[in-house]
Amino acid sequence: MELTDTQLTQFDRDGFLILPELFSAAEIEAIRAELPALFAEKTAANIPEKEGGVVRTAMGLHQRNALFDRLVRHPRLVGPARQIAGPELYIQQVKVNVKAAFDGDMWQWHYDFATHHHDDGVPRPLALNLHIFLDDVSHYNGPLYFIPGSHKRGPAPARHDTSSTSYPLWVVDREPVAELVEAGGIVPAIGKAGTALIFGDTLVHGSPANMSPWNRSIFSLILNPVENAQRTFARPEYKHHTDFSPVEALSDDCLLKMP
Ligand SMILES: O=C(O)CCC(=O)C(=O)O
Repeated sequence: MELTDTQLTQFDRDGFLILPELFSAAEIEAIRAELPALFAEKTAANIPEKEGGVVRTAMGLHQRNALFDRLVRHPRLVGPARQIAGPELYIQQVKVNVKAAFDGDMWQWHYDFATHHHDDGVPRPLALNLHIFLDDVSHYNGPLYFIPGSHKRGPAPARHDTSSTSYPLWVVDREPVAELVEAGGIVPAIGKAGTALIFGDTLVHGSPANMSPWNRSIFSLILNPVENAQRTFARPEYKHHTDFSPVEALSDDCLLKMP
């Protein structure tokens, strides 16, 4: 799959793309079928919410599960990522952010590069975050909020927040967020299950808690150019993978035709 020139222009201008129902209902069903067993595993890579114990994010999934090992090499993810970020990309991070009904906590305003740079020594903001909605995502169940154009105005100062949620994150404070929103507004990333998102490393985004009765799980793959690999190694493998070999795309039916 290839992005059109119009999509590439839009990505450059806004900092993100929303690709409605890029994955089929059958593909989403196959992915979702793997989740209960993965969430039940006792591993440090399953990080619970601060309150209640439900899984907030399940990480390192391509090293834990054969279907996720194929998903990270899916041509509908790898193809567009290569068009934007270049031909040699390694798998930096693989997770499902769960945001369970009633219990799923927020993700504070942030841009991913602040964490990649401060925690992992990634030199430049070239990584891409590729999401697939595993549930329908609406205004109610904790969608991501993007600030269009914020990638062109920054990077904003970032602060390490280790207390707001169970996941330490470099976040952007209220004043710079208010200024960025004044300039660019907010776009909620909503759509049916199977919808994909692509966003860049300096796009400011966040998401509110899920107080609805509807689950909202999202798959996330971060790909980073090999020449821009991490320089420091303080975080565990499941937060930043250290195999820097370039990802190779599989065939388009790789999720439904497992060997
Ligand atoms: O899952 C969410 O709501 C937030 C995800 C996010 O901020 C990210 O993947 O960088």
